[in-house]
Amino acid sequence: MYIQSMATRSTAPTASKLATLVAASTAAAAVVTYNQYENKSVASCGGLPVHGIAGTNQERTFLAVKPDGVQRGLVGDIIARFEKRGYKLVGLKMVWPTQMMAEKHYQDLAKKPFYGSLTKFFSSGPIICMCWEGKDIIAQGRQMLGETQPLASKPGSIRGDYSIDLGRNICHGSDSPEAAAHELAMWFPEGVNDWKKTVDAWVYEK
Ligand code: IDP
Ligand code: MG
Repeated sequence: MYIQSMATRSTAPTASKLATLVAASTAAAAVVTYNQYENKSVASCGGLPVHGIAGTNQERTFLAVKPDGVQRGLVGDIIARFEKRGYKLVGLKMVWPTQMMAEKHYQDLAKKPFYGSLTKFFSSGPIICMCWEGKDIIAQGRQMLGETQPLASKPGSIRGDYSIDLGRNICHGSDSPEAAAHELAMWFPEGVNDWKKTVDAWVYEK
């Protein structure tokens, strides 16, 4: 962000500022490249690991709107549900996954007969990658998504409200702290944002 805002300034930087800028940009690029889609924890912008701290108010999960949810214009609704509940959005971007990224994301399902069609579908268009933070967000996120099978999902859940078929169930959510750590490291190698939400005192008793 710093690099971007400096680069868009209309006044030319001095030679020393330019050197600092080049050094900063080289360092930032190196961090992103080094961690790109690697299965490892990476530091976020503040002191927390990108996956937060499971079991606390700073637990984090990886939620995604799949290509069908993006095509059907459900991104705003899905974000709004988590925002209104009181959860904190700490990472957000649109990514068009390659087949390889889809395979890595769903690597635990590699032996399933539907793995090929699932990864082809997941890489068929852009997805919305999100990192959400808050108390019990991993389990609560799964509940808000609904069941894997949309026909078994309750009205009020995302899948229960918007989907019918298993292979077009709109959204993804990490199912455990281990999965959240793996998925957040993969999709947010650049880290996320440790910002303070000023209304938290009205959401959490403590
Ligand atoms: P989840 O998305 O609820 O975590 P997983 O079991 O991890 O469910 O499966 C990943 C995705 O693969 C599901 O969301 C669904 O779109 C698809 N899927 C799961 N089971 C089947 C199946 O039996 N046939 C076809 N697609 C499936
Ligand atoms: Mg899953």
